[in-house]
Amino acid sequence: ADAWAEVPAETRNISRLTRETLALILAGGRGSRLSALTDWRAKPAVPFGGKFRIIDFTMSNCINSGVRRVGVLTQYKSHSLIRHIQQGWGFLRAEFNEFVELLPAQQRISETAWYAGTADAIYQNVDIIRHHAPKYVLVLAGDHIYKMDYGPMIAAHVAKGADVTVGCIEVPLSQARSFGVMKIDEAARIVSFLEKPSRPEPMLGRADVALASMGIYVFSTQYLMRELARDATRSDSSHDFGKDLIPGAIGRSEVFAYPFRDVQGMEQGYWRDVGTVDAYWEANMELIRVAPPLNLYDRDWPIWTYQEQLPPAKFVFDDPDKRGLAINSMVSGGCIVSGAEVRNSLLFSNVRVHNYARVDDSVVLPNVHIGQRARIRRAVIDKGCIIPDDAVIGHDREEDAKRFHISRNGVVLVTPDMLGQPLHTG
Ligand code: ADQ
Ligand code: ADP
Repeated sequence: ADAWAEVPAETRNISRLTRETLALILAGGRGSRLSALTDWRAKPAVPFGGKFRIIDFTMSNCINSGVRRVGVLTQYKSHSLIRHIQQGWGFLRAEFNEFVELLPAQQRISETAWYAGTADAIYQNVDIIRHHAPKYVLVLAGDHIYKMDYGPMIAAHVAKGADVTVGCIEVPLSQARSFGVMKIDEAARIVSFLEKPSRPEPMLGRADVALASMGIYVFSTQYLMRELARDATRSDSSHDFGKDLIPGAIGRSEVFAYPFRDVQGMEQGYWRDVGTVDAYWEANMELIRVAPPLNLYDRDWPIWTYQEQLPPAKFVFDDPDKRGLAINSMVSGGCIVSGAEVRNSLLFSNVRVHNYARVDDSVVLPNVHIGQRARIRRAVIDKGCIIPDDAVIGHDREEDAKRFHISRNGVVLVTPDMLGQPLHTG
């Protein structure tokens, strides 16, 4: 028996615990700080990293963790999100009790209200939880980029005898205002929780760091059902986990924190909320680095997605005074860089860059055409944009400001709407 002494007892049955868990991914938020990128799609459906959409990271975490019963709660502008899940995530096998279910807001309980807050979104689906009868419910956000094994978090929840366990991460105190901020005791029990406090408190002995909620929770199912029913009757509640249920549970229930570790077991590993145009541009540009903080080439933790079959990327020129190249860049399938030059940029699928055009430091979403001699710098070009010949973007702030959205750090966001090109297909 001593031979096994080093294996913590609570990790020996993780695969049973993950099988007994139902994941519910909140994918309904507006993501309004992403500006026009979320005018027509929910934030979890925003393309990311050349081939993926933001929700693929959370979905892949579930599948790779062995949590293979997954519900996706949709609401706001959900068309492309629903299409993506249907096209890309149908490979789970019902025979093995694996599934991905789309749960659109559909007034299951009240005839009038759509999802009010995150807790209400789950409450509207209590009959579905009851139907699947999981022991644990893992509530996740569909709009964060990270790689995490949820198994140890569920195991810690069980080992502690918790009612609810909140995933947490250290953030700089200066950013803590946009998170739920908690204090914990030596046993990791949460002793206080304030949602988006105007004056967040630092961690004990760490003046410039606060302990923030990742907005992910493991609940024991019975407890969750009871708390949701209780919250639903309260007229003074906004029916939100961060604002109401979690703060209201402290001192009354067994509420514990679980510190985020990435799949390499690193504390303070890669975790991003790409909530603004600047954060979105930066997180995409980071991937181009020689040693990016997020490894997309990791065979042990694959990120699944829906991917159209496409021919290889192609780089050509037919005249010695032209170029047909991309340097320090990532270029996806179906792209053609023809007589043009691309530097420090990320091209998503099916991007065409035509003669003498020049693209620098930019994130170019799928199906974009960049016309001849166009010059683009420090930009995010939304899906399907047709950039006219000779266009200049990111070189003249005043000109850009007339037509496009300019972020705080000066990244230019261009969408089909801004170019007067309304609806696009694909
Ligand atoms: P926020 O991210 O501000 O804070 P919220 O806007 O409610 O919380 O979004 C949480 C998730 O739920 C997002 O994925 C969003 O898309 C989705 N969502 C929001 N409303 C929804 C609805 N009605 N139906 C379906 N999905 C919905 C939360 C916590 C903080 C924590 C941060 C971490 O409240 O405590 O620090 O996440 O990012
Ligand atoms: P994604 O890039 O997320 O795959 P699409 O480009 O297909 O999504 O567009 C998202 C949704 O928004 C689709 O339902 C599309 O028809 C719709 N849409 C896009 N642009 C407009 C627009 N200008 N007016 C109305 N609907 C639009």
